Amino acid sequence: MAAINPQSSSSAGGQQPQTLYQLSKNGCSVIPVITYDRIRVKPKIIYPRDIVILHQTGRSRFTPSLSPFPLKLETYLRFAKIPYKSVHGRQLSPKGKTPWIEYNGQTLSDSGFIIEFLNKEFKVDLNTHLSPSDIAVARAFQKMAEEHLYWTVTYIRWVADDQKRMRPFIKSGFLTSIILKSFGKSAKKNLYAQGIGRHTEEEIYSIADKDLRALSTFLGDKAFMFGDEPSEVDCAIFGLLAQILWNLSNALPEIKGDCSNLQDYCYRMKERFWPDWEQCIMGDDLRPCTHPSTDPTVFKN
Ligand SMILES: N[C@@H](CCC(=O)N[C@@H](CS)C(=O)NCC(=O)O)C(=O)O
Repeated sequence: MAAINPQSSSSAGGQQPQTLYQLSKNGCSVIPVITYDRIRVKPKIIYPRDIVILHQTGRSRFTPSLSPFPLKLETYLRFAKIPYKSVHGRQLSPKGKTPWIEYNGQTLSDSGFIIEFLNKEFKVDLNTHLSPSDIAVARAFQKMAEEHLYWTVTYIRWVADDQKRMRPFIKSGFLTSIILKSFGKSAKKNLYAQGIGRHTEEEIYSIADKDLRALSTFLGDKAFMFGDEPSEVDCAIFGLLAQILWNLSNALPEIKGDCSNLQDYCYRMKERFWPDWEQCIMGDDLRPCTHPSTDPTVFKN
């Protein structure tokens, strides 16, 4: 996207980012490749100034990210036309989540706080066509998606059906089942703590169905959540719906059936903000991506 100015700057200060080891620490024991990652001496990476360094996990088979939040944030960066560079890796934010950013020496975590920060820093307002009441409704829908529907997706992905819905998205290999088991164990624990994990499978699917129907009803025949033009909330809604449409092995078929306006919406968002989508996904044979934003060597000294 944006031109890269290879001037030097410091990398992040403050709290230390975590590795994916932390992500699975509540699951089974340490995975060797990740242990190696923790002890190896990494070359210092010099990031250019005035460009957002978007840290996220790797690209995925059918979407640029297998996680809703990095997809939300990257869609926002494109929408807001903020210069950024994606760095794909196992490092998590100091809060132990993906995505996170570095910007002119500052480290920021959480897609919501990051967007607030960038709106101020770059004087961006993607909601100029929304009334205060629209903004309140947008927040309610966003939180329903991110704090409620999201957890049903987490359940379907990592816990239900012995994770069979995840298998097509992960290269099978020596460590695959260990990693899946570990993620499953940690997801179960989080789902129980959040509350959704205490429901039966049938109840969890019915929650997902009701949330999808609410989104579908509100969207109606509008192009975007609040009319003919997209607004900030569309980044978050798209980030999650894209997972349901492309990365859930048809577990919630209503997105293509009764709620097919949500499917059309995903294609519309993809067309609008991801003209290079095909180069940002791995494709059927899980080949490496061809997009320059996936080149990890760009900033190495
Ligand atoms: N509120 C955070 C949520 C981020 C989030 O939950 N990311 C998930 C991936 S979808 C994650 O990193 N999970 C790791 C974990 O919970 O240990 C945001 O908006 O960035």
